[in-house]
Amino acid sequence: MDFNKIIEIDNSVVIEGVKNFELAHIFDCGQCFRWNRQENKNYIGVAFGKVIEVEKKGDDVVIYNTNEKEFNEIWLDYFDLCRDYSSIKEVLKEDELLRQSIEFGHGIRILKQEPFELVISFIISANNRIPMIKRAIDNISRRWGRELEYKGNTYYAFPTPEELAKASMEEIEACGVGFRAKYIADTVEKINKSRTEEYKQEYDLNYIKEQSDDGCHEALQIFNGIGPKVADCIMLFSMSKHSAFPVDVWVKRAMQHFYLAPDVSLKKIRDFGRNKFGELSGFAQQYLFYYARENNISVE
Ligand code: 8HG
Repeated sequence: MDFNKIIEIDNSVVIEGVKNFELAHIFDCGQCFRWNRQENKNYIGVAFGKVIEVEKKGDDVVIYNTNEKEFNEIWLDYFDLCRDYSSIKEVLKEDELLRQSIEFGHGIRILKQEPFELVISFIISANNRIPMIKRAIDNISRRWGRELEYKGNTYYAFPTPEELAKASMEEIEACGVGFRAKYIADTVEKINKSRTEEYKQEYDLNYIKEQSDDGCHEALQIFNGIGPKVADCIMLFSMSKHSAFPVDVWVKRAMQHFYLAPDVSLKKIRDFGRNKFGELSGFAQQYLFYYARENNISVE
């Protein structure tokens, strides 16, 4: 467990004695798209239909606009606070080559986000850049998500499958998702069908989440727009499948930089990473992604 105790004060929760928790590392390491840094360095974000603000104060973390009950039901899990990241880092640091990336992103935690939101978000992420992905997700939430108020500003929850079913493909495209609109429309339709007897298992994200890591990786690829990389991101960031090893251009460069010959396939890099890091592959991947992207590493 990576904290000592929590105290509820005036619509906020103070988490005392927090370890392995840096706001920038968590929110800017590529795993989430709905968090924004404020001028005072706090982050405001929307998750699970709520808007919260997070502040780091020495060894404490304060979550504003919440209470103890909500913390126990949502945020404890969302921030993965019951996991001991020191022991994960200790094991991974036995690999000298990974040490530098871990030291750089020492406060990363893998968030447990909502599967439906992540399915749509990572379909949008394919061949896309993070600022564009964020903008498209924000447009979709503004258009079909529920309104939330915080400190006089309006925020928007990510729409539910039912809410998003009201959107036509053209309307989704107008949110800035490009050619991925048809994949999103098709995936929303399939996920809504998972409530029928016929498609109960095939398209049900909760069912898919219950499968083994490899089963889950395979099952997610039934949806159009989800290939191996996107499936790895969804299962790692919303289904607690930590043997996932998403290989995008940054992880590819990092793996080439630290470990491999330059001309290997994405599949080979994935297999190599998973063999090397096993059950901790997803964590290793996140330190590498953050290090490579923030330092703009390139491979000759
Ligand atoms: O956290 C991420 N890990 C990996 N491996 N890839 C990611 C993450 N986040 C993210 O957006 N991507 C992908 O990288 C999606 C997109 O192809 C590209 C954006 O830089």
